[in-house]
Amino acid sequence: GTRIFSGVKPTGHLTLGNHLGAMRRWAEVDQHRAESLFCVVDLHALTVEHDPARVRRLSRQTAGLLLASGLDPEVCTVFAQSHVDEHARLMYLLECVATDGEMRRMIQYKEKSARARTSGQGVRLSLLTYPVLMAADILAYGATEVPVGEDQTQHVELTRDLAVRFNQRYGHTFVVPRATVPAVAARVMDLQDPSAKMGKSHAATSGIVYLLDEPDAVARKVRRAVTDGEPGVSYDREARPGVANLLEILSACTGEEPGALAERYDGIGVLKADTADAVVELLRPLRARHAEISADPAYVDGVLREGAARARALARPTVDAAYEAMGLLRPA
Ligand code: AQP
Repeated sequence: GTRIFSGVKPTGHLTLGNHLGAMRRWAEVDQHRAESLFCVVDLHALTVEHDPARVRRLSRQTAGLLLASGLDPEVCTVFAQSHVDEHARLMYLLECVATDGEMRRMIQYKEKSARARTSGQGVRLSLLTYPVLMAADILAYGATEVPVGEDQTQHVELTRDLAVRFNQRYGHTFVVPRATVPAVAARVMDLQDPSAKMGKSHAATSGIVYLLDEPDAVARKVRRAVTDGEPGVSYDREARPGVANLLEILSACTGEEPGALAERYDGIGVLKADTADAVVELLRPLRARHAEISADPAYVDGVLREGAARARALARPTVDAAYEAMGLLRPA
């Protein structure tokens, strides 16, 4: 059957990109389709310079936002990666299957290691091996599908390669998963720089819509989006990335195709205003639910506790089987 796994890193405040690229589908579609697990992947937040207190705070906030976005702990499993030892246990085995060359080819590693180098910090070894931990996250649960934004598809491909290689060398152990990306808004761009992904850990914030931004701030950011000097509205991701980004965001909110939307709009100003309104409305119920949920931190902690227990029970047999398949002595 289908099994779904995905995660979010607590590296910053969640953005419209996280919501449209990933979380919204998890809540609206995925959790109702199959057994599914959604994880605050906190170990991944330690791969770059971080403030421990901030990571702890963001982990709770991220879990709260997952619930606010509509994930129902009665229907799916919501948990924190660091609460389930199986992820780290399996990571080591997969490090014995992966090669360093394959890690160095990862686009995200190239970008983030370059950033760490220019800022004079060392590149953490965990940044290089991050995709191996991500592969462990997915393979431990026998996930068949991994709903992610476009930026994560390369890591899911790598996960597939590792699963296939492990199975060939040591016998069938892992399900080979595939990434699923949304039809529109799979890569939401920064509103101030349509050549850059809208990323929650980025320093400049005026082009980033955070899920917990005040409605005024959301509207302002969308209305001030950088577009181009061309007259009119047309949908062309290569030639007009700023306009295309707005069309995709509006499309994700309304369900109308970006191309069809482009034909209905004459001016950028109206497109921006309508997109601003649509995003404000999209986020309104999420903000309201988050306010309720965050008033009760014990509730979130309880969800994470129960989620971890369920996740552990699911992961344990697969990870134990992988230990044995690789030649490790089973404890007597
Ligand atoms: N801009 C985006 N558009 C569409 N999907 C996106 N996702 C992230 N950004 C966009 C998807 O959201 C899920 C969780 O994301 P993440 O926590 O892995 O990544 P992030 O928000 O990109 O985090 P960072 O720390 O800020 O990373 P960088 O610095 O790379 O931007 C994923 O499914 C992701 O695809």
